[in-house]
Amino acid sequence: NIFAQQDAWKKAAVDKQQERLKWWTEDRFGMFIHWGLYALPARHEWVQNMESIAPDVYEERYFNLFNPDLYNPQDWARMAKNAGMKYVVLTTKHHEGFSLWDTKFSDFNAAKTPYKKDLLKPFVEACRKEGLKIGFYYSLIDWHDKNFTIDQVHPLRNKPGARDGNKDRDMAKYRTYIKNQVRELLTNYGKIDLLFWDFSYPGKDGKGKDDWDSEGLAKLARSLQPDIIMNDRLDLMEDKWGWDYKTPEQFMPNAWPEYNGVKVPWETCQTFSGSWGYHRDENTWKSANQLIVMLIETVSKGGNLLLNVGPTARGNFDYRAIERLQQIGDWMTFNSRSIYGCTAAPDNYQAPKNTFLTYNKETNRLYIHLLQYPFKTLYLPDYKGKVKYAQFLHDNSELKYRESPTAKSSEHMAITAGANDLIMDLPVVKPN
Ligand code: FUL
Repeated sequence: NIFAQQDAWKKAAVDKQQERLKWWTEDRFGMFIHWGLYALPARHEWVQNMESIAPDVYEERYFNLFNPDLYNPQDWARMAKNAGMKYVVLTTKHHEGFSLWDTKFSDFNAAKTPYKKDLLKPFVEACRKEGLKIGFYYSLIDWHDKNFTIDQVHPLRNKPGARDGNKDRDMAKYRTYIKNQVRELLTNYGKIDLLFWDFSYPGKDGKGKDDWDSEGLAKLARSLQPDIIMNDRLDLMEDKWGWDYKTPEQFMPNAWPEYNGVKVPWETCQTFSGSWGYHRDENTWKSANQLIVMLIETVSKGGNLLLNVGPTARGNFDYRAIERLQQIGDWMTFNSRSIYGCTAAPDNYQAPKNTFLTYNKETNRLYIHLLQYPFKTLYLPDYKGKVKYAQFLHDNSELKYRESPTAKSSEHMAITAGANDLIMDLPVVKPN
């Protein structure tokens, strides 16, 4: 019957999705890179919008000066790898409309700047060399393209830009243009593992077609790269070529996010400071320790962390990012076992105060991340009789434990259902 058939299709789609997502769910940790002309003003990637800079002024000031003489994507790939990241997602084109590659469909691209070269090919090659998976970020918004709707909703909301009210704009042409670009990106650079769309909204062109033809874009991407993983920012429903994962931005969900009552794959994208693009004078940088705890907390809730670097206009990483990446890498050297292949602990495992739990289903190991150390005694409620062995993670040294004679029956120094080993880590950065 037709319902059974539909269920079977749905199940097949979910299985396929899980298969697609396998590497991503295991890897857990990736690098986001926001790079574009906005690195020159160095005060946020939305600078053009925030300061209402007309596209021609923007072009004259920044496009004509773009020349990243220190660009060496091998350094980028190496730094990502050393930090323990397994995939990298680069902004091939952000909202400003500047393409990092030598696109045939717009002259507003890197090869036409004083730098004169395509930036994407060497990036892709460098990532492959380091064994990193490759993700492309692609903006559905393009402030430079004259056909793009600068309407009341987005993106120059309440701030008329030079092209606001442009009578000649033609969204059909715009849709063709972005499809052409996406086709280039997914044809000319070999296997691309992930596509980060950014971002749709329920805008209509008056003829019932959404501004970007999200469905058409998703179909195109899947036809060119059948295994590609895509985020949720096309705003498509699951059954319309849908999305593979949710993207909470700059915040940590309280618990594993759900959709229709089912836990869904998710990734939080986060910045070191308050900006995605390089921001010289921004001073709210998170410490390495905070970032490590963020990574742990993410995995403890079943998610991925995509941590962003905004390279400078010369093409190098900011020293503040380099420092933090190194420190995260130091931590990962000793503790990555509690991140890769891990997820939230089963519901009947309780996290003691000041700890996060991560869990590896395959090895049946529970990791207790201690946010506070040292302590005299760690009480693990309801863990009675369930621990086979306990050790610290950073040096494999044995941890002695015992059932507390004074504790109530629910308080014991032991571990929960079926976990063979209790492994603890110290989320402290190596002392200087
Ligand atoms: C947002 C964008 O508007 C930001 O500039 C940034 O790229 C972030 C990841 O997504 O929607």
